Amino acid sequence: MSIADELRIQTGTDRALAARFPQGFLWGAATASYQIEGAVNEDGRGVSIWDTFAATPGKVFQGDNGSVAANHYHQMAEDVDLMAQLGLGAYRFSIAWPRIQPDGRGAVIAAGLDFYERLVDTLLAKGIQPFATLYHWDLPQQLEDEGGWLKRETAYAFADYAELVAKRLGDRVAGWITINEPWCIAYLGYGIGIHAPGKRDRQGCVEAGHHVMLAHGLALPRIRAYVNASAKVGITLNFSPAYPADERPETQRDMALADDFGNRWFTDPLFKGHYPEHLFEALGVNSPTIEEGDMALISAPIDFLGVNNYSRVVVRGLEKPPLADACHIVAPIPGACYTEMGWEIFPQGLTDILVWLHQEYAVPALYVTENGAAFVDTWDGNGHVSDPRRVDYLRDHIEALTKALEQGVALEGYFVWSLMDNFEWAEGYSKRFGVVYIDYATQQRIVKDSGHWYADFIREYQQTQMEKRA
Ligand code: IFM
Repeated sequence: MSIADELRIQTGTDRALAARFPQGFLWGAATASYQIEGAVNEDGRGVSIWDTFAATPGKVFQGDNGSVAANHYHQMAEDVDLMAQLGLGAYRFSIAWPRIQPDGRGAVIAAGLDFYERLVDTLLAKGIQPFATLYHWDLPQQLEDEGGWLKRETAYAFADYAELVAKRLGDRVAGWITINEPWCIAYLGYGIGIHAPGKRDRQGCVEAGHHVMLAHGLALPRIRAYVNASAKVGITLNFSPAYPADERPETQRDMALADDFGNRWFTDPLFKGHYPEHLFEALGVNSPTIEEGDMALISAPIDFLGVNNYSRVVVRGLEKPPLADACHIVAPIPGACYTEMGWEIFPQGLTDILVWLHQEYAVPALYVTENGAAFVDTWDGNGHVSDPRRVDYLRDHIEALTKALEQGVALEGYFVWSLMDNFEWAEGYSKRFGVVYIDYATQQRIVKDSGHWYADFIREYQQTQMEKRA
């Protein structure tokens, strides 16, 4: 049976749900360079902090690393074919800075830019809109050796890099995302050290967070100078909406901390031009060093905000005020269901975070740039991967989007995380998020039932749109 025939298999589409989305809504899938590309030593690519971190014993599950990953660097054309067969309208990928500038500044590797140009052109030839993320965590190691995100200089180097990519691809890329998830970069990478570069420094964490935001602000005008008029430029943040476990005043107090830390840390500077008033005190640190003009750069208008959401937090107040990142998070929650990451499945959280962003900041346009789930998936060796829990997860979260749309949220698209199974950072290959299964031994791609479901859903959406127009 051909893949096209396979994709026609009905796995439970929901036409009525599809019909609730407006015209022009983008249905996509997302990945990131280090998680899928492999080929880390090819065509002049420099070393990234994730190569180094993964090579450090004990940092990544079973010593896994991204050196081969899903071999996308070599199977790109096949992967774009697969996207076209799924009917994707957009594909969000990231550009590996060390493939473009091995040392993070200076010399540019032509083969690196050529690879992403080929990817963009292959996508466009299939009618798929490219959404490029400029930084999804693979910092050139050389820059880290000079202090990484702890240093302002890294922000300036990023802006130079962003400009040279925009110069080359600005006439073709539909959506530009400067940075993916500053919270993870700052807190997981420099605060608690469970991600590269593995630093544990509370003050460094907020300095890194500020420099990442500065990098975004410095890059914005440099990108805009080269992109075509219809291109959109934004940033992607991760969100964990906070809910109270009870009504005690301590819980209300700790809820505010959890919200400042988990959500407002980067939205307030972006949209209000300042960090949350009590955040740094609540983290037990000083404010990061902010130079004159920084906040104006950071809060310059963006065309859209990318929202990554997987779950929520439920907070139970402590007797004494905790540090913001040590709020008492309730888990397990009685009756709740969890993914393999241990994240609670809570679709309402996605509605709530979108509505909150709309009401609190009047964000001009929103895309869900990541949403999805890791489950244990097994390939039957014969073309079939049954993942009914992921189908349910996707359907329920897509339904959650309609509730946000009904409340006036300017939501323009949804990208499932992830197109394919990949290197899940410190969890290595132990967690599978894809709607396409990767058999790592053979690098065979097998569309999971969730991929078939998503393809059917997109087709239903297109048909309902045609009917509305007729
Ligand atoms: O795999 C990651 C991705 O790189 C960033 N957002 C969360 C995903 C799942 O953990």
